Amino acid sequence: MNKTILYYTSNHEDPVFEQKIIDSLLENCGNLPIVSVSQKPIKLGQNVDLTTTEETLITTNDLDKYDLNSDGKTNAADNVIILQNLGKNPKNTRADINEDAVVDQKDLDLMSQKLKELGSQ
Ligand SMILES: [Ca+2]
Ligand SMILES: [Ca+2]
Repeated sequence: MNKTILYYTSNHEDPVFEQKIIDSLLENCGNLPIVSVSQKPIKLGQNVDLTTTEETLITTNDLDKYDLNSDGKTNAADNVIILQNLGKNPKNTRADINEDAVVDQKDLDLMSQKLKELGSQ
């Protein structure tokens, strides 16, 4: 049976620490092929960099979730949609950001938090 070493790391650790692990892996791997999976490119065997796929996807989905009128921007206009849909059984179910079946202060808080993050407030 063929064996492969799979090294999974965020690669956001202290570079000295990461390098120590890499060095000791290389020292001990013999002739086994190494596949490294990381969230930042890493020079170790065959590297799979997750930043180009997963992280980007998550960010996009997260933004879409707050872009209630789907105009590609998350701003005060989306906050207004939450205000218009306050209460149970909202007309626009997307206004229920935390998906607890009611549009209330919690959703407004989440939105204002997001807007602050985006720097549009
Ligand atoms: Ca919008
Ligand atoms: Ca809610």
